[in-house]
Amino acid sequence: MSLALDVTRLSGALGAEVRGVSLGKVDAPVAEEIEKLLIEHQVLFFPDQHPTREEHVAFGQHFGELEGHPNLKNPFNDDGDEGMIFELAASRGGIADEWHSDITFQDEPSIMAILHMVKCPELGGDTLWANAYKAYEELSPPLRDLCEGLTALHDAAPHGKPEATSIHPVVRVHPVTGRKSLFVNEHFTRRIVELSANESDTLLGYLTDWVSNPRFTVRYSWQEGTVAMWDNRCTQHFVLNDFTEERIIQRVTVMGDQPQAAEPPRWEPFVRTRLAAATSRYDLQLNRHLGRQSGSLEANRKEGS
Ligand SMILES: O=C(O)CCC(=O)C(=O)O
Repeated sequence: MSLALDVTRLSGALGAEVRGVSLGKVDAPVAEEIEKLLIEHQVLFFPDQHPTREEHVAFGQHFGELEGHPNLKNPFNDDGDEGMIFELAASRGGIADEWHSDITFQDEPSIMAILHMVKCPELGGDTLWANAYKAYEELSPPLRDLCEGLTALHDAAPHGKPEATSIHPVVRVHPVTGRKSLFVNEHFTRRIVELSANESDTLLGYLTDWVSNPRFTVRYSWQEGTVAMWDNRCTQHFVLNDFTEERIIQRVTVMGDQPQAAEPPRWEPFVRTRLAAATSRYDLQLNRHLGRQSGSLEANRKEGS
């Protein structure tokens, strides 16, 4: 079955509003159409949906296996949806007011998220999304070239778990479109692996700020019952913390893939070989991650031998 979906673009950079479908009654061919639209627009908004939790989960399952949030407590664990929905309530501190792609501290960050706006303030609490393809494509050629040869360490420090770390390419290639996008974010990315800590701070600061250039963004004003879905591989998002009333969202998350680089890292990790010094603390987290990684590589080698 094919639907005449009514699609309205919302900015020059990304995002479209979609009407003419009830997400609670989507079958596989319609889900396929929606996924194509998502690939094209990177973030979609479906007003007036009000899905039940079961419908929300069932819609998400069209796009892959779902995962609960690895770090944030799920209020619904015990009542039948198997922990697949998590909720952020502003009154409990759930305001994601730093630019991020979701759960990039994992080796396989989610590919997609589907959010139901359950309760929103009358005014304020908009969410912005940024097009990370454009953020990459509009860098100068030398900076694009440098970034393609780099990787970055991400951690779950915002969730109180700085020891949960993963390394990803700074520029990733989208598995469906083949396009390259900038894959570092303000919230979870700590360090460019191949640069010194000071150099990394400067470049990361520049890149994470650049992604949020208004030219690359769309800003959405919510109504209760709207559902948004975004492609986490090529976007970042940010909640505008300018409200005082309650704001509650529920999200399902489609499990991820390992971000692929355009090319292997061009340099070795920057690891100090001189004696430990006061400034060594800047390298501790990276060295710990690399130590764990080489430990598990060694264990795998032994297992395989
Ligand atoms: O509350 C929102 O609008 C976005 C929530 C968010 O940042 C997330 O689910 O990762």
